[in-house]
Amino acid sequence: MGKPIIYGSDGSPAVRAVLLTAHAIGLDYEFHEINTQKNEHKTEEFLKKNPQHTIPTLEDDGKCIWDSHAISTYLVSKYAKDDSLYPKDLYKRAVVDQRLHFESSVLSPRMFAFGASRRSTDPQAMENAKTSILEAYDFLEKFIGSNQYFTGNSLSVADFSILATLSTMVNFAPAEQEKFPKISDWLSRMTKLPYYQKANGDGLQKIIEHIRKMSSQ
Ligand SMILES: N[C@@H](CCC(=O)N[C@@H](CS)C(=O)NCC(=O)O)C(=O)O
Repeated sequence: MGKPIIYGSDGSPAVRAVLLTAHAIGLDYEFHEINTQKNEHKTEEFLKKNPQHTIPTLEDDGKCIWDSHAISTYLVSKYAKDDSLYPKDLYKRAVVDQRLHFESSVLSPRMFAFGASRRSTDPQAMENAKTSILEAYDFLEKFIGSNQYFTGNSLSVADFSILATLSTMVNFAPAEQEKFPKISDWLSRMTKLPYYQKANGDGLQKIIEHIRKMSSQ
């Protein structure tokens, strides 16, 4: 059996979420670069793996899975030495799942809506998008509560999913320390993970530079 293959580009927050999981569990994987700017996700070969043409896509033992949340939970269930990142306990697992769905259905769409609002002709669009982002930050602040991480006092795949997106968003819609002390503190602790730079920091830097370049054109 060959190594699992992660298809993607590390500028993508969803790809970085999976890379964080892969590094956290010490997965021996291959990374195949898919450049969406060059439409490499729309080739016949890639569409056979993932007809939805999204990155990340995982190929493991000849089978493909996509969506970062599904990939991360699969990788932990199959390859991690224990279940701490995605607990088998049903209640704990449901909490992790809720945070993953929050990232997928609230946080990430609001980030993309903010990006779209920058190109809108409606003068209110950006303000509205910012307000909905601040509401999402407020939810996150409450999710952490008195814990260290988003699902309790140990890391889970939900932290990785939220980290990849939030570390991108705060560059354009800051989560000020005074208003959001818990997520600010969490973010700064997450950047100290030994695999942070390789799994999230490098790709994040690339995408920030790319977005800044595009918006100055
Ligand atoms: N919810 C999906 C989002 C994946 C996604 O939309 N990825 C973007 C890059 S950030 C993509 O593949 N865009 C190209 C396309 O949809 O054709 C996940 O978590 O994997």
